Amino acid sequence: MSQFKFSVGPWNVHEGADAFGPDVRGSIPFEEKIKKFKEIGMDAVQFHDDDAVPEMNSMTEKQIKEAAADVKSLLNKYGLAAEFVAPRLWMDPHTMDGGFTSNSKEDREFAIWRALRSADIARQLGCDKIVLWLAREGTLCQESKDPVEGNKRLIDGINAILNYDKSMKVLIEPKPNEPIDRSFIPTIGHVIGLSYRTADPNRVGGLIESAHAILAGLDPANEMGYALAAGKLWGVHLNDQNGMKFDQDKSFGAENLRQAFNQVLVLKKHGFGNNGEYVGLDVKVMRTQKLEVSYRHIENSLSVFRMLEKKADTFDWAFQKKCVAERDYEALEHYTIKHLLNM
Ligand code: GLO
Ligand code: MG
Repeated sequence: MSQFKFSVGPWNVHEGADAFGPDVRGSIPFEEKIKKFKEIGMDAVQFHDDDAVPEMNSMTEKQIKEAAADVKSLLNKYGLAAEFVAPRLWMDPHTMDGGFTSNSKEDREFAIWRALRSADIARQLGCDKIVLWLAREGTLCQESKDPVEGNKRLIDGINAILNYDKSMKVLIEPKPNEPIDRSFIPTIGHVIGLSYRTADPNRVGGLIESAHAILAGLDPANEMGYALAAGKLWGVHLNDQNGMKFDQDKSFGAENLRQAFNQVLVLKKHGFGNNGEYVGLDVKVMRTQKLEVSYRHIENSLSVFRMLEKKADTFDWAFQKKCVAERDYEALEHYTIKHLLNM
């Protein structure tokens, strides 16, 4: 029996636009997506604030809460939980130069307003996690922002959430670049360091996305291990990535099966999920895929995860120990490859 529960976000099923071309598929209504997520085997849905409450900028705080309560009823109807709410601090014109670290005071205040509304929405959805993907918290022009000031402003933003709702945890999802050129918080090490400078370090942790670690030139399993060792791995975004280029969000394991295996291994071995954490997917369907089969990447990611879980269960630890004792890592490496290939 798997120890894991799974989640995915509505943005993972999309119309296929990329930086160089427009939509290529029709839109699928929100309710249809969540119905399908349940059928595929998901346990929870990941939300941006405006996935739950579109047009929230023009609504009162009361209206936002009421709209979020309706979404909760919809989730109940399909037997799904909400995993987290992430303020979308990168789409709005107010966040052009960043959210918490924008050079504009008015825009920083907007970012905090949105973050606090995310906490309100999370409460209505029955979840206690706010994810901060710090999309534009950094620079396009390095001389435009002071990095020390940027760090302080990030802490101010996080503290605003922590002080506003004492039941919320803040999970920072680091990424080294894109859409920004240079991020202030590029890795999980930065996240964990920053967490100890906030008002309540016990409520600040991390969410690691495989592709973001690879984009930083790092190994996702080791990044996860680092956060697990600190007791701060509260979410993951599994996917895959072919080298250091734009963020691809490929299906989990589609590029590097051994690297994917090692992520499953570290999560399984160290009890990820025992405190209710979800194995989140953040995968994007290929632009070429037809509408009728535009959930394939989610199904495939789940299928690969489950196959790799079996591989983790049947991994021969006695042989591993023997190889380690003999310092014969060539033998261990070859065994791992054969194991993954069923040979
Ligand atoms: C993009 C991020 C993004 C976040 C999501 C939740 O690179 O991975 O998909 O995970 O917006 O905050
Ligand atoms: Mg992500």
